[in-house]
Amino acid sequence: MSGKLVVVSNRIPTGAPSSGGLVVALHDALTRSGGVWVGAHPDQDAGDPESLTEIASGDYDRLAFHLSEDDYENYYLGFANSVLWPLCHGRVDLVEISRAYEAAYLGVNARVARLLAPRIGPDDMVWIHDYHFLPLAVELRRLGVTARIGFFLHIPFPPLSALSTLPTPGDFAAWLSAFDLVGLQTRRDTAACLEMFRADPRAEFMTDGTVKFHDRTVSVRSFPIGIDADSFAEAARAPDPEAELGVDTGADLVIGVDRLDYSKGLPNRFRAFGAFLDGRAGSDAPRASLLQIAPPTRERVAAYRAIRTELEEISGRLNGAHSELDWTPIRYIHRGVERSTLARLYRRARACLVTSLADGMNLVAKEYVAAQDPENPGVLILSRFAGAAEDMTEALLVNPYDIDEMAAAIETALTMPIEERRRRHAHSLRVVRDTHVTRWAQSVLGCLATCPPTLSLRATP
Ligand code: GDG
Repeated sequence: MSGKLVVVSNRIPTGAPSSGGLVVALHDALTRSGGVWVGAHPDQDAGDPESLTEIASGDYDRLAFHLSEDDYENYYLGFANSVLWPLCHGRVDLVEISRAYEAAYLGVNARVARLLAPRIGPDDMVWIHDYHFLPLAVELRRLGVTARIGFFLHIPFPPLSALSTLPTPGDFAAWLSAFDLVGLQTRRDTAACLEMFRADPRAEFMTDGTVKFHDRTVSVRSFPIGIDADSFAEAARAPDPEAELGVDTGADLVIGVDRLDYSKGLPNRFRAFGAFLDGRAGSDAPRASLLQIAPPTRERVAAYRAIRTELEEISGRLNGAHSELDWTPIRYIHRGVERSTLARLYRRARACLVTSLADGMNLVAKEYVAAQDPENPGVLILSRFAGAAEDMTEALLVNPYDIDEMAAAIETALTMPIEERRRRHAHSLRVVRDTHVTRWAQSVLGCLATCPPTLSLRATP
């Protein structure tokens, strides 16, 4: 690559990235090529919205744009997280259509483009992350940016029918057509994106598989994201956390780790654990405990407050019904824990529950597999609606709407013979190794560097 790399993402790391993951992969890519990482300033109303603030510099610069309280409300909590997030996660019922949200979303993207455009040279590569910035390439092209621009959507691509809930349903296709490359998590997402273009009379399919839209061409491909399995395994092998965490050593540990988000299927997971406990009542099977770590997120959005209340009610009811003096079956921790603690807890757990109703990939599934002892591994119970299920076909795949099936899967996991556990784990571990996050970043950037050039440099209407 002759120019520099420009990365845009909602969050921008303020300190040195300390653990393997997306942040480290992007940090490494930027360190190799030099460049700039642009994201929202962590403090709202902290500076001039018409300029970028340098957060840190070293091998590359980190620059932050500023969001006013109004931007945060209408762009971030509003259009991004009360329109696009539910839309992409199959919760059209939660979509809040609002002209103020839409105006703020378009306004923030236009402003970020104005701040960014003068810093982008024709030989640079721009990599934009996620649903906060769908219209950013349109805005950059309008300002004359001719550099290659790639996009990666971390969350599911919405079905065509859901797109009709947007104020202007055709926007999605027009926004995406201004990128040279649209990267998605799964083959299913790629199919959904191509279906959208197929249904749009402005789009034409080329023989090389690219989509021509007005005077531009865009490539659409899947790049399943992953983790740094070795770094996770190393953290997991550190001394056992039982003592410091007080994990009940007398019970089989089942773990769940999710931001407290309605897309993660937590109420049904708790209900399934309750049904599993009901199924074991009166038997002399060993006790099992569910440890659910669920750090809060987006609490100013009503749907997130509602899910919190619902979970507290379900876990309270189940614990009331099943607890003994020396055993609490569901431990629900509504805060984050250290990554090193998390890794060791994964290794200690006999099973992990990932029961998303919709999920771009789900990295917890991959972290759990990486953290296991290959000689005595635990069992991953995985929703077939998580992107991870497309390749991790030897996990115990479940329908997160079917409580009885999930309850049976917990029983199967905790009683699975060791040979079967090893066989399933070995397959899942191969998938995790094949999708290493550094290689993922390299393959997106490699593809962006070589994908067919745009047909014309005229702005997209
Ligand atoms: C989006 C997409 C896609 C969670 N609690 C704690 C903690 N975590 C870490 C996990 C994992 C990460 O957060 C969550 O990643 P997921 O992939 O599971 O889910 P989202 O946050 O929704 O991520 C998703 C992802 O983007 C990447 O493209 O896979 O589909 O929705 O790494 O470990 N980490 C620590 N303490 C916690 O309490 N340290």
